[in-house]
Amino acid sequence: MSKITLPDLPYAKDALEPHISAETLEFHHDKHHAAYVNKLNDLLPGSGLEDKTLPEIILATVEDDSKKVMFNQAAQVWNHTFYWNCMTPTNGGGEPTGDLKGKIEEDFGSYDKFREEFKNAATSQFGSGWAWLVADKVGGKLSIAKTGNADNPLARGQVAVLTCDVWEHAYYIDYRNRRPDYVDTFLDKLVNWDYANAKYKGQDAGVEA
Ligand code: MN3
Repeated sequence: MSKITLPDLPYAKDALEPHISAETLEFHHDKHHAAYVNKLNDLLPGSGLEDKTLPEIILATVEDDSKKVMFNQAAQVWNHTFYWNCMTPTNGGGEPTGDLKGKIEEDFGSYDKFREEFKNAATSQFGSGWAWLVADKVGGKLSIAKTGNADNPLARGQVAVLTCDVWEHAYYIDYRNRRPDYVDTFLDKLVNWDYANAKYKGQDAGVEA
């Protein structure tokens, strides 16, 4: 039987300082992300999904109310791995690079318009959830989405390109209740456009998510 594993962070715990502290990443990765992995592994035996990949588990449980708890764990495992890779300690944030530069200008009108829409989604998501840049297919039309709790674009048949975790645990240690400041920092200092470009082209970029 396969077991879902907790991937290491793609950088050191203090690598995103001063924007996101080592203390936040210690809690967020080692406690929160790990808990989703452990709970999922507790639920898998006897479910018939033991040998499935994480995306397969998400798609197999999303429409089944009796498997809602499993969906929530699986989607949160996937979402967090994706989120870690959406940030980089090296030249992160600001204007996009690669194919996404022109594509964002084409589909949103300008980078500033994209930034405004993404920030609006991230700050207006009520309660816990996620803000996303999504494509309708690999290399396709871009749009902004927000999802509540564990829900994600994969479960809706969309391609996830970029995400920002807006659960309070993502920012409360560093920003307290100032979610807009956290989102500004994410957009201006942390976004890994190389990773977003790879996901937009349908490449695995070396990580499962
Ligand atoms: Mn989180």
